[in-house]
Formats: sequence, C-alpha cells, structure tokens
Amino acid sequence: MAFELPPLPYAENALDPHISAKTLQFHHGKHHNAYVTNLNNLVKDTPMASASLEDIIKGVAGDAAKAGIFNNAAQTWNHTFFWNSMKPQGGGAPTGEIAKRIDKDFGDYAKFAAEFKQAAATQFGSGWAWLVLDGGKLKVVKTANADLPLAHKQTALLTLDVWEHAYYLDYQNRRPDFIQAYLDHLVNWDFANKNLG
Ligand code: MN3
Repeated sequence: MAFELPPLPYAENALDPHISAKTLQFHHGKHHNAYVTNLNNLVKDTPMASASLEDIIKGVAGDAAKAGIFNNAAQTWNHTFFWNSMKPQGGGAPTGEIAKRIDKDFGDYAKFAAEFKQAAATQFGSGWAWLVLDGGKLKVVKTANADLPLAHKQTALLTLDVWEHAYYLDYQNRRPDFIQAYLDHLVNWDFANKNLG
C-alpha cells in the first residue's frame, strides 16, 4: 500500500497567529504532500513499497546511492512528527515526566529553552532542531536538510522545522521570532511525554 499524507492533527487555522493557515496550507498540503508523492514514486515496485517508513529510513541512511529515498522518507516522517510536536495553546513550561527530565538533564526549563533556541537559530540553511533521548539522557540536537535522530540511534521527543518554507510567509527572515513563538505558544508537551515511553 502506498504511503499517505496524514491529516493535520488540528484545523489549518488552529495555530494562528503563530503559524498561519496559509503557511499550513502550503507546508502540509504542498511540501509534506510532495515528499509523500516522491517517496511513493521512488519505492514503487520495490520491497520498500511495503516496508514501514522507519525501516526504510534506517535501511537507506548513509547510502549515497539511495539519498533520494532517504530524503523523501525522512521528510515524510519529520513533518508528521513536527505537526504532532505542536498544539493550539501549547508551549510554555513543560508538565509531567518531561518537566522532571528537563530539570535533571538541563538544569531548568530556561536553560533548555536557551539551548533549543541556539540550536534552531544556528542551523545553517535548511534543517531541524530536536529534543531527543540519547543513551537515556535528554539532549538538544540540530540536523541538516532531511537528517533525523532515528539515523543516529536517538529517540525524537519534539522537533521544530527551520527550513525557510516553515516560517517565511509569517516571519520572513525573522527565524528567531518563529522559534520563540514555537516555544511560548505551540510546543505539545503531552506528545513529548508520550515519546518518552
Ligand atoms: Mn518543512
């Protein structure tokens, strides 16, 4: 069965004004959709067509001859994960187990937020900022282009897309304002808690 574009977990205007309906229409309806379509075309009539997205990503990571499959499979996975990393009226200080783990591994929420902002702002060009679990410890990491924690034996807990298409319609060149809005108004800590397992 072909891979499908999952619906957004909220209405297109639900994250407004921090992320506009217009941005979500393009970002989900055009960009995310194109990765799914490209992936289906690339794996058609191969054993990968019936594999899980995660198995495809792990199977082709680091294989230069399969970079196109990796990029489109990873971007399909990354965007679904990104939509779920946000919710309307989200953001602010964490709750539940993730709050305790952030205090333990970063010192406090403010130190985590500063590290996350730095990673997201300094990812040169296109990429992603992540909160991950790495060997039992929380870490902030950034990845370039389609790269993702799964390719580095890390468990993703939250992500922020810092490709220009994620914020240009709403923030133009002001990536730091987009990062701040994500932290203050959008982060879905329930999703991070669920990903802690
Ligand atoms: Mn994107």
